[in-house]
Amino acid sequence: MRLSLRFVLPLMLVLAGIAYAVAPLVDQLTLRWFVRDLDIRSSLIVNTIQEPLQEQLAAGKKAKIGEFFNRITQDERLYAVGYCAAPQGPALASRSLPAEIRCAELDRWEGPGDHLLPSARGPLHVAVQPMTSEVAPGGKLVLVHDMSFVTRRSEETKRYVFYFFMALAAVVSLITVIIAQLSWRGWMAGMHSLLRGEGLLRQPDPGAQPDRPEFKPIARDLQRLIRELEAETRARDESQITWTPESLRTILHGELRGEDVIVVSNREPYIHQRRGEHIEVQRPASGLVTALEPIMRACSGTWIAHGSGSADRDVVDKHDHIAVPPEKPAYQIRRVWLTAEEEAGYYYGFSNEGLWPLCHIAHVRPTFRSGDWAQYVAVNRKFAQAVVSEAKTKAPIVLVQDYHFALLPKMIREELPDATVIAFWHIPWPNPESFAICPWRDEVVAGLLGSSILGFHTQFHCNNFVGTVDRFLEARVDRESFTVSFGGKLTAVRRYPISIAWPPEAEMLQKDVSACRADIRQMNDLPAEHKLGIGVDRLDYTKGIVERFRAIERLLELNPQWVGRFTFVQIAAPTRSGIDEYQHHEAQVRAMATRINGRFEHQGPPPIVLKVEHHEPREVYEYFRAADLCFVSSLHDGMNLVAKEFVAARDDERGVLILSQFTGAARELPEALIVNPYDADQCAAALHLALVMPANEQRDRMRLMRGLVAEFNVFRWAGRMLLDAAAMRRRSRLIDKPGAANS
Ligand code: ADQ
Repeated sequence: MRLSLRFVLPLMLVLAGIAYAVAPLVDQLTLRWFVRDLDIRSSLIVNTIQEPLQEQLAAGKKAKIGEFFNRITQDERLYAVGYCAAPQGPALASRSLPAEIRCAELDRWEGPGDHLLPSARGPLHVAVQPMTSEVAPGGKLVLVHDMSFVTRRSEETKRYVFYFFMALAAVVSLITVIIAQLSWRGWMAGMHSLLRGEGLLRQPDPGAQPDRPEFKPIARDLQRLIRELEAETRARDESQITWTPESLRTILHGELRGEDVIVVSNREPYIHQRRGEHIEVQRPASGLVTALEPIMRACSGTWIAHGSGSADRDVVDKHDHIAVPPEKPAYQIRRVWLTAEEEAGYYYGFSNEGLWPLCHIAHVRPTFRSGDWAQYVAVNRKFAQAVVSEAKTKAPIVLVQDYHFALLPKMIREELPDATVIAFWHIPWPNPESFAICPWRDEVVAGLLGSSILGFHTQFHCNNFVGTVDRFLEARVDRESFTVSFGGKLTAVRRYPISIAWPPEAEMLQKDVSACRADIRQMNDLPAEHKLGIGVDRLDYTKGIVERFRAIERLLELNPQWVGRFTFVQIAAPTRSGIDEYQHHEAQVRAMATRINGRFEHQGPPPIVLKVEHHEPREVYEYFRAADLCFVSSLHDGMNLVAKEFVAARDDERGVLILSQFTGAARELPEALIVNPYDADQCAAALHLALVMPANEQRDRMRLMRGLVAEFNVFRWAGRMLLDAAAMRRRSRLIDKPGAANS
């Protein structure tokens, strides 16, 4: 209806305008026709009255002529008649002859022209015809016709023209609206069925019509086109957004207004620890918290996590909730309590001795125990119950973080079928053969397929996951759209490369680079111009710290000029120390540093300074700013945020990043010196190159890397996932209620 009005009203106005413009033209045309008719009529009258009039004139009966004229002017249109024998004399005329018509001025009414005379009753038409006789050879007959009927007819004509155009508008509108409605319905039905994967590709009713295989390629092309257009629009829109916590918050306010958002992660964003009499709030230095907190603040959501702090139980309410951030509460943490057995089996066992080495190709064998698996299932169930009890609606958006919760998406979907579950896998996904080692591989993959969206850092990991599904499950995999259909539900497998907050907090960059260089060297008893390398990692065997030390040793062997002139500081945060493999690894790293230092130390400062301890982010940034190079040598890493943090720390556009080709970050930062950490000689060459790299080359490389990290920051990572989820919810609402599209 609205559509009809929107179309018909302007059309009516346009046609009314045309009618208004056309009417005067019609008027002029009809007037010309009438004048011509009157000229002809006048000639006819002259011919008719000529004879009796000449007889009267010959007889000299002037009074009779007047009467005669009065009689013939009783005709409805013939207004007056007059006769001029000569220009000088008076006219013999009917009573009605206008005074403006005088025998001396008859030339005015002769020759070409309309010969109209205005009068109080309307225009008069004056025709002068010669009427010669022996008595008066220059005699002229004047016939005056009343033309007021022309004005009346002209008004009527204008009215008819106007009505005609209005009727035309109505008919044209009616036809157009009917055709538009029919086409719109047809298109909408077509689009719905295409979006549902039906229509041209699949006959919804097998009895209705035979399959139309000839349309299948067209339908597929159309679907691909729609997807490409969506992706292009999204890319265009995204490139115009400067992603900050505020823009993320604003966009989510618009896109997810009133939505119920829940985050689930193993680690909590705020940990309460008892320190003697006091309770201290710790904020783990984690990119995850930085990225997800603006979402939680924007949506006043709930963050469900393992309550691991020594004072966590003391501060929660009776529903295990605490409002955070402590200084300005904006969202809730819901703490889940785990027993020591649960933590041992779920966290240390299945997650970190099973899935972690399974997914990282670091040549550490995974250990799978059925007892750990049972705890993993039980803890995932516990978190699923927490999600159900925290959900304020039947269709919350749940963001499930990492490999600790592979089963959670399916469990949530069983309880809340309308929920939108976004699972993000922060570590790599190996190839199908490697993943097949896991005795519960089918359950893990099926659990993840409970997600609406499953995210990885790189396309390579997406490919591996989809390959694993294809190999082990009865699922339909669409490699064009990267979706998996399993148990009647679709999961979109997408690449969302994680990043860091940009710009970094001002506090991190407060201290001048030259001051950082001087202080760090002084703190470590190194000369002022000493070359410095930095490594910052959890003390994890996947980070390639052993390979890094081997490369440093090789550098000193191949380029002895650096002995005593170059030191590498390794900051290694203790991690998962309850696991044997981690204890062995720490021992190996310590022994290696001691051995290498023993070999070269006598020639000056030690080549390696190993600091096995946690550092505050501000201290880490000070080391980044003081260093000449940063060496990231992971054997396998989902992304690696340290590489991006080093780039963010160098606002002086100096320093060289050496980056393992086996990190997700290497795909985004090709301007780093990309190395194979297993190739000690290559790594040694990269170290040497970094130490001698000219300042302008350092600047050019650093500038490009900083540009990328600035643009693809962590707010974009979080925003993209949630915008995709919001679009998915809109689309599914549209498909569930096709009628909504017509309203
Ligand atoms: P991690 O394996 O923990 O993360 P990474 O991405 O490098 O690896 O993040 C480590 C974070 O801890 C960085 O912010 C770093 O600054 C900090 N950190 C490391 N050592 C520290 C120390 N000694 N003191 C203080 N802080 C220290 C997992 C995956 C990665 C993925 C991230 C995010 O293994 O591949 O990039 O999740 O998805």
